Amino acid sequence: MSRFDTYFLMKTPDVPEYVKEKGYMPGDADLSAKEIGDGNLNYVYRVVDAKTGKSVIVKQAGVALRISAEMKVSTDRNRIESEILQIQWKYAPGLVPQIFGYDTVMSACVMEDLSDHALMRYALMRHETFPRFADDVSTYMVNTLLKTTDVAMEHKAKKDMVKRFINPELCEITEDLVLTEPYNDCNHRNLVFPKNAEFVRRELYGDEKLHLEIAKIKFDFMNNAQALIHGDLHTGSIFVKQDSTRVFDPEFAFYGPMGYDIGNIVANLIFAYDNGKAAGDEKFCAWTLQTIVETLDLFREKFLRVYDECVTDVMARTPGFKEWYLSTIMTDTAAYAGTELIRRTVGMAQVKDVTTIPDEEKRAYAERLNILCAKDYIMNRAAFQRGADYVAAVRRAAEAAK
Ligand code: SR1
Ligand code: MG
Repeated sequence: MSRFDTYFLMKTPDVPEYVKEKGYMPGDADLSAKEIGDGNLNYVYRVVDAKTGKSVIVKQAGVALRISAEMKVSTDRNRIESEILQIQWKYAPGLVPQIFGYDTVMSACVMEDLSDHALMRYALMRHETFPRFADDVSTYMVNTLLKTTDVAMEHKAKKDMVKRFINPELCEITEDLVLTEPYNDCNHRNLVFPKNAEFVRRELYGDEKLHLEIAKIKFDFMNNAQALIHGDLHTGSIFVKQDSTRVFDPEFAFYGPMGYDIGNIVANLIFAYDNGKAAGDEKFCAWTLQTIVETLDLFREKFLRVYDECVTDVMARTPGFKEWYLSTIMTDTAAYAGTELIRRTVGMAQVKDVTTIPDEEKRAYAERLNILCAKDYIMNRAAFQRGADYVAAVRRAAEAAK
């Protein structure tokens, strides 16, 4: 019998014993653990052996979420995350962390320590730039997304994947926090910056044409089982260094629209732009916009090439289909870039890039920019096909938000 035979939420001192007992480190290792989690949901520990310098990460799911004790979500999310990272390692080797093992009893997984990387959100808040990012993230998205669709997979095998990765509780969080509450505050959990209260009432709560488009987008999110998406691809789910990019934390993954992942990248680069703008760092802002352009245009280019290499469905080979399919993905990308921009600006889960802008006027300006750019993306989504289209909307919003 072991005390790890029954689930309990570990505290830091439990973790070294857990790592030894499960055989990830030798019995004579001199281990110390530190909680390093920064997300809204889970507990993450770094465990280091002082004798050898070897280290691993242990991630455990709690029954209640860190962001709110009232929100309870199945600890099965940790299983989903571990299995998906193993699938993604196959499709995008070197672009996700390596998983060493997963424990269904403790809802904990043990993975590669990437402490030599920085969490991308914090690095961007320091206005650091990453020359490999656009190339790496576009490769990650093309390979993990396109290769899990009906275009590439045998259709019964794909349907098995849809079943295996059904993720109703985490999807419900997105359906509520991203695709409902920002437009009506129906659960009274929105966090509206007081200086923009009237602006939010008019532009979000009072805009019925916008509500109709959001309703369409929400039902697309719930019903378009297109690809195995990450489901929460923001810059807090990415580790970076100058020569490496690793995407982690896919616990919101399920079969959904590819544009959700791509749109999240666009929106989170705009949050970095907001932060740079407030600090007057024009060089950094130019990098964020150029990175949006490169990420989207490289995604397009690689998508069209990889499509030909991996297409198996006979009808999907019909001339003109892949270009049409890509155009629907870019349209969805604009829609979900818009919903991410809005929900992180007025919803319950916000981003530090914007909330830490010290000057209240500058923060209010950034938030208006996000909302105006988002509405452009959502209301005119079919017009956003190339990187330059997306950046032109940021520039328009930057003028209109003044
Ligand atoms: C209740 S969880 C809040 C947010 O944190 C996660 O990272 C997701 O983005 C979710 O919407
Ligand atoms: Mg997360």
